[in-house]
Amino acid sequence: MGILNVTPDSFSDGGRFAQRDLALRHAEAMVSAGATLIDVGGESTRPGARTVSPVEELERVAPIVEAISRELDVIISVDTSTPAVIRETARLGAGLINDVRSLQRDGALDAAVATGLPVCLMHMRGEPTDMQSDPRYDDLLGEVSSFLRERINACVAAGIAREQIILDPGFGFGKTLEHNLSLFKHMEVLHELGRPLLVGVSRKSMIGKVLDKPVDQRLYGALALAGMAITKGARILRVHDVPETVDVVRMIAAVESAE
Ligand code: YH5
Repeated sequence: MGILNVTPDSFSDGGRFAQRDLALRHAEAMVSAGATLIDVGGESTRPGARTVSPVEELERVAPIVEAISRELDVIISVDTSTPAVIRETARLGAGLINDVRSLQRDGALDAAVATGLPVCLMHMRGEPTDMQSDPRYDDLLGEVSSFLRERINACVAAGIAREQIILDPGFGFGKTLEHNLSLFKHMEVLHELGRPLLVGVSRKSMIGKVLDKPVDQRLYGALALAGMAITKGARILRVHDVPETVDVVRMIAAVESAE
């Protein structure tokens, strides 16, 4: 899954049509490199990021979803928690709802059910604004697993087929470095939930903290984690660096398919 950010300052230069073509070209490059999903996000969920109105979010994301749907043969994932964005992007060709809030916002679950699309449910403690203020767990793996089980049950009760659900431990969302490392080490526990796992660690601060590197020097750390995640049974990797990650995945596949 290649990450396509459609972020706030992105309208600052060149205007919105140039911006849309740039996004489309980036998506196209990721598909050529082997991405089978493109994750389009218009809300920054980085710790402390400002909130974006539903209208603003839709204005950012909709033209990109529409353009990718028209131009490329790829599954479009929409990184959103907003009911209007869920409904409208589904109409424009989205194929997966990726919600870091696990469809807990008012109206989000109903909106997702109405689309009939698969969903990715992610664990987060708190909200992006406060999630990194002293997160504590008595039983990290147990709490992440229980949360995801509860969200699966809520989705199934609302009318989403179990087979349409993907799960995500939520690295960096309400977790210290120690939490993130422990969750990563033990992520296999989450296979007990019986659904495919998606892992998103690309460029995140858990890499920056271990290696003491800024965001533009985290590629090798991310590739180490990508390889480990696949070996631990993760089925989807949400990444910025698609060509490099595809090499990692293909190399592991070659070894795994040997006699
Ligand atoms: C995720 O893990 N993450 S948005 C901080 C960074 C780098 C990257 C510089 N949406 C996930 O990518 N959806 C985001 O430090 C997600 N899983 C799923 N399913 C945050 C992000 C990022 C944040």
